[in-house]
Amino acid sequence: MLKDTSVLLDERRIFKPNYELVEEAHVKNWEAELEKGKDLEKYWAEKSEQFEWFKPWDKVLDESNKPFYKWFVNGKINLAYNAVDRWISTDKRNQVAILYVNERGEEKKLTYFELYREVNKMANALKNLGIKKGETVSMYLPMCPELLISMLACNKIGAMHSVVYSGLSVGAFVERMNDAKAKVLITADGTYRRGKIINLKNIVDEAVLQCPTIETIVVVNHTGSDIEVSDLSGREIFYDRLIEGESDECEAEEMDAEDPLFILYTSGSTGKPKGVLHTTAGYMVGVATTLKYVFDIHDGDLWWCTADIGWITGHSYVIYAPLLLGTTTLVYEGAPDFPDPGAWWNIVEKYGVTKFYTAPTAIRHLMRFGEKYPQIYNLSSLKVLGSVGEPINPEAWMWFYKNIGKEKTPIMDTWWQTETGMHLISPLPVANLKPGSATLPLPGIDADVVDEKGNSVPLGKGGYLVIKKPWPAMFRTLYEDEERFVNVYWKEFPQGFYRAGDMARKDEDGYYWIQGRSDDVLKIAGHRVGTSEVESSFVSHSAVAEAAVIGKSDPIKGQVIKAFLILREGYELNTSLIEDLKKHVRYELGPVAVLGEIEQVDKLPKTRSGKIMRRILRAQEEGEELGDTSTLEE
Ligand code: 6R9
Repeated sequence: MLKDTSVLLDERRIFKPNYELVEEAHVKNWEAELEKGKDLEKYWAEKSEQFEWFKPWDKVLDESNKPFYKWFVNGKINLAYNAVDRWISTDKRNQVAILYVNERGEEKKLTYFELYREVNKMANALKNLGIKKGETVSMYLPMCPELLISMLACNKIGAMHSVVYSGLSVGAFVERMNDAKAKVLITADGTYRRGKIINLKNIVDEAVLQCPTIETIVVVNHTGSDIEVSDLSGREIFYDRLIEGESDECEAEEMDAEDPLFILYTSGSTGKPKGVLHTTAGYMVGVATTLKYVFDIHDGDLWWCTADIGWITGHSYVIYAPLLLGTTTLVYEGAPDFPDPGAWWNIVEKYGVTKFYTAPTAIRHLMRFGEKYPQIYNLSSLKVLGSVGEPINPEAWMWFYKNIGKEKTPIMDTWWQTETGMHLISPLPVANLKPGSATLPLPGIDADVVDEKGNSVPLGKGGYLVIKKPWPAMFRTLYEDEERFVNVYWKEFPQGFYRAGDMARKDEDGYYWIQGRSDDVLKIAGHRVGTSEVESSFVSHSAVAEAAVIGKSDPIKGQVIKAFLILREGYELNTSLIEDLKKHVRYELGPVAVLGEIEQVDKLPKTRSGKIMRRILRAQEEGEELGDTSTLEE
């Protein structure tokens, strides 16, 4: 990761805004907007006015019990009401809300009115299954309309959802499911990927044997595979059957601004996955405002964020922000390069996508196939591009800018996290851009780069990225683990700053250059993967006594896994064991855990208290200085 940094620091190119865009932009003067954002409470109070509240809030921000901040105190609101119902009485009623497209070229359109009815039917069905306000519904679904409908149905009745990415497999699924303790699971028969149908139901069948809380499993017959009603067990029901006959009217539950909205699991460097908990009103204000300003959303836009809904980018920017703004969101199911590497550009041309948001790993992957594919298509509908998930290297930035944006569409490099809920560091379309820099904290956000003590470091010097003041879409806790919430994020700096877990540097203009994680979290193809989860999946294999994994730089995926294993007596690391280990980890965690190399070792570097020092392994691997080894066992 750090190797990239030297390249970044030499990056001096500046790209001026496209003046045609600036003329119509919501924000025409970046500096003035940043200045306005300094009065944080006033700024966010103003942004809350875009919604219909059942009851207005009394106070913007309550800081009396840090770090348990509260936003829009005593306000009453409902997300689904604002994302869907609100538009039914406007001229958006018959506008497409969700444009579903898959790699087979099939499409399905749901207008706001159709979405309204579908959400209501599902909301009523969930109530009939006994789901009450405050309870959790789990979902393990591909990118299909039923996923968006089910999430909105939960919001409508005040239930939380916990979506598990459908690229995670049995082990990861079981852990997340049992932590959230849901009674209802919504899943599907399968998903389309690179010309094949991946069977999801098999994974679920196996996993739920270990999930005692699940009483009902709702199955979306998505790929039309041949499961019959008679194949379902007593606790399973088809989605279509479930909503059959349900009323398409359902009153929106009046939610307190701080009522829980959803849990989304993300990986840390130690222990089990963290159930990041977001609440209602602040999240709504944060995601809608950032999408509106960062991508300059107007009526008539066609928005496409390529992230899977199973990750925070999908939650915030495939479903919630675009619908809260009343825009059309394109939901794509499939691979970026199927049936050929022009697949995405074909969709941009066919539907006239205006704003396009993706990840550096996808750009690097598509770059490999050259300029030929983007040249086949007319991409002139595009106005703003975006990047998220990991630092974008200047080469990928330039390729994206030249070949997709045709040197007229700015690239919004947005830095944020599952925990932050919304973009925090990002340019606006009026900004001067530098390839590889996320530029400045957004208006209303107070960030900094500091040393161990929390003091600002001089420009040009690296340090820890912190957020100094609360922001509306911040997570409120880790599900049923307040202690971990406080310890992991808020303890490190005595000033009470939020510790992001990233290293960063500000250049002479104050622009931020994010340098990657300061902890042992991996970013594989933009997906967050915890070292400890990978290690425990290795150790659950009968051949492995101990395991340590690190991220190894990879030109396409950013990072892949390099594993160091101590094998049990009688085992030897031969090709068949390597294959078996790969299969095992894939079974436990899913395709997100991309294994680069496996190396057999006799010993692992540990501290005297027995903690694996992955830093040492990393330094050895990259041929760097070992650094401080005073805590090393021997
Ligand atoms: C949204 C998302 C968060 C981590 C974060 C950082 C990395 C995300 C980035 C970026 C550099 C960007 N990250 N966006 N690094 N530039 N524009 O990815 O959330 O999965 O929780 O990961 O991703 O390391 O700490 P999440």
